[in-house]
Amino acid sequence: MKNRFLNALCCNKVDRPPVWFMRQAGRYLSEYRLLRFKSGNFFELCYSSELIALATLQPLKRYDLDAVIIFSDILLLPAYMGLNLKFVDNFGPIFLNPVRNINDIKLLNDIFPSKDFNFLLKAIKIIVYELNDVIPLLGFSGTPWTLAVYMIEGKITKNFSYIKKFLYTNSSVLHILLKKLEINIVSYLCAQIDFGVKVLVLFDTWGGILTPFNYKIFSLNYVINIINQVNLYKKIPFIFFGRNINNFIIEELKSGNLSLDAIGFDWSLNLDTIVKNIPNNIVIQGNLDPSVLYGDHLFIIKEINNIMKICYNRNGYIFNLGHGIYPDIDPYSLELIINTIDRYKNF
Ligand code: 1CP
Repeated sequence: MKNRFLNALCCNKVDRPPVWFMRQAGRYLSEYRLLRFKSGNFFELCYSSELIALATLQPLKRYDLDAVIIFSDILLLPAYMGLNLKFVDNFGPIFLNPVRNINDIKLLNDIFPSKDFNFLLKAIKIIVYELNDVIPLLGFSGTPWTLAVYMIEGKITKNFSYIKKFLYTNSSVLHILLKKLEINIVSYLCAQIDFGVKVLVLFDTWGGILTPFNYKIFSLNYVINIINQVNLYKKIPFIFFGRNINNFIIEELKSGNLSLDAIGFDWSLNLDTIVKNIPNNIVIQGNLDPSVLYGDHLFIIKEINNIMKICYNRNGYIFNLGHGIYPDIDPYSLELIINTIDRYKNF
């Protein structure tokens, strides 16, 4: 169905919930592994418009998805602000010169998206042309907090000691970094809109390491600022995804302090609890535990039916996992999910 995704994002009635998957382009697909092998390094793949377009569209060739997300990474933005980004095989991304003091922050550049991200914007143009308005392309960024975690830690660590030290001993300097990130994220997202993305996703993967009190001050306030500024430029739906912050977001929504278009939930809350606590005009996305895809077919179908019983007729529901797809799942399980959801068409 054309516009199933955008209609669901407006809380309009749709024939069945739309489906997309976080990390739907990635290592679980053999065709992605081939592309990745040919380009040598993950970030080499991220810098080529043609390869970005290929990787973005790969999952669509296999599955009847309702949206695609641009193939990129949240860490490219800090890289263009001046951090030296490397991808280490079997480990992940690292910054060789992490931010550790005010001087490091002063050295960070502001990005010029049309120059610095020309390769990405060109890819967006190619993909939008290929999609021919049938399904929307999603753009994205990390939140200032989540980007700051990577920029200060350098790599993902156990206790997040560097950023926590910043937080508790030098919070005013941390705010300088977060504000700088906010400004750059706004221009990054507005450029993505200019080139044709229809929806924006904000990933706050490391929001859950903050206390609820600090979450509001060091993450959520910046998220709201970004959404407000981008919406002033052009009104476009945002999907906000945070990990381990579900309860806090629900409390904030209930207190009337927060308004969001669409929220992606991880699996730490039951979907019926989420539905009961979220106003009808806010879109819910989620929240199947990605590990369910390790189960056998009957088990996966049962889990999808459990979700559908709660949400198949909620205007404003988007199916997704509670976090990204793991690289070692059977790609067929995604087809199974989509087929199972498809049975709810006009149910
Ligand atoms: O080939 C490889 O081994 C690279 C694996 C990979 C991929 C496919 C990384 C490294 N990034 C990506 C692409 C990516 N990253 C996309 C587009 C693909 C899609 O979703 O279809 C997106 C939206 C992201 C966003 C991203 N990168 C986030 C936020 C969402 C989330 O998953 O929480 C985060 C935290 C990253 C950092 C990152 N990039 C890559 C890895 C392995 C990580 C996580 C490292 C860690 O902190 O543990």
